[in-house]
Amino acid sequence: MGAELSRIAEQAEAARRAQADHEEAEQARAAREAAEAQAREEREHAERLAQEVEEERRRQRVAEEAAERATIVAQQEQERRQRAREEENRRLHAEREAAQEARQAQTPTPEEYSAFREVIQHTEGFFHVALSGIAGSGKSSLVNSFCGKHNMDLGAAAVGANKTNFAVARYPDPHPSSRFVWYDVPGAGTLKVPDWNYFNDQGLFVFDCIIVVVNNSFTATDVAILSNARRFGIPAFIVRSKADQHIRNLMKDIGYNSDDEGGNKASYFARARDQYVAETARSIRTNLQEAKLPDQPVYLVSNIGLQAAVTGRASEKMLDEVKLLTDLGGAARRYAL
Ligand SMILES: Nc1nc2c(ncn2[C@@H]2O[C@H](COP(=O)(O)OP(=O)(O)OP(=O)(O)O)[C@@H](O)[C@H]2O)c(=O)[nH]1
Ligand SMILES: [Mg+2]
Repeated sequence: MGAELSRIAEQAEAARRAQADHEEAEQARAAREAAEAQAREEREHAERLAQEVEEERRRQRVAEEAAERATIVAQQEQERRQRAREEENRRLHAEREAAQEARQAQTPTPEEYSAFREVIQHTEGFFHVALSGIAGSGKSSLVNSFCGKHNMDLGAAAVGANKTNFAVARYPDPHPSSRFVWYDVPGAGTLKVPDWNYFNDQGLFVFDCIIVVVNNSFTATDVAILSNARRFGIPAFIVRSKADQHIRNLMKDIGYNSDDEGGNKASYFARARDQYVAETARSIRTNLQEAKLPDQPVYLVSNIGLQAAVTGRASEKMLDEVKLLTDLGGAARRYAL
């Protein structure tokens, strides 16, 4: 009985130990599984993180590539615009050159040359001076002054509105010893006398000297006459007339009131004259530079002042009248040599 009991107790003990082992094994397995599950979870978490990082990097790469592409497109667009601008500039430049070229008179044929010489009655030993320029600039009045005449004198060239001549008019200098022949050339820029090809149309190439009578502003026609005269080797003078009128206007502009008896007229005149001289010289110089023509003087005159100079009278209102006569004399002498 005792043995039986102790065997049962042993069996119970063995069963208990087996149970305990089993439980321990179970716990160990559960712990392993829990550890494995945690490790798996951590791994998965890490993988997810890695994926997210990778996804973020990919997004950044895509964004960077898009930005890069946008920069390239913008650069290309900028380059395209720049090329278009350059192309437009080239086109404008070529157009200007072509226009300038077109303004260069064609070389006249020998027939044209002798026909025009006949028209102006070109005479050996005389100095043939053309007064050319824009309509209304004062050409006819200056022709009269060179001939020592007033505009109203008998035989004087007609002046003023609607008195424009449509053909070159010849005025031999009335002074017995003079070798000058003055020519009143139709004014350019009217419908009947377009400035296009003015130089050739008026046969300016047959003259020994050309005076360009400049109006209020220096025009493309004036430039064309000068550059063609240069091409044909004809001495050309720039003359701006109506100095008296321009100075009178300037006096008013700077405050002179002709009704004001006490007004200092002489000082207003001096100031206006100096301003007129400086402004005209500056404007002509700039225009010559822009037209790529060499600098040359501009003679400021009035028809009355020039008439006085020709007839040997002095006038304090004169500007460059005497100098103009002197320099024309010099050109005539050089021509005769
Ligand atoms: N005050 C003043 N007026 C002038 C002078 N020269 C010309 N005029 C006036 O300006 C106007 C035009 O002068 P014109 O001599 O006919 O000019 P133009 O260049 O021959 O004119 P077109 O033949 O039409 O081309 C006229 O009313 C002249 O009296 C000047 O030196 N002083
Ligand atoms: Mg005239």
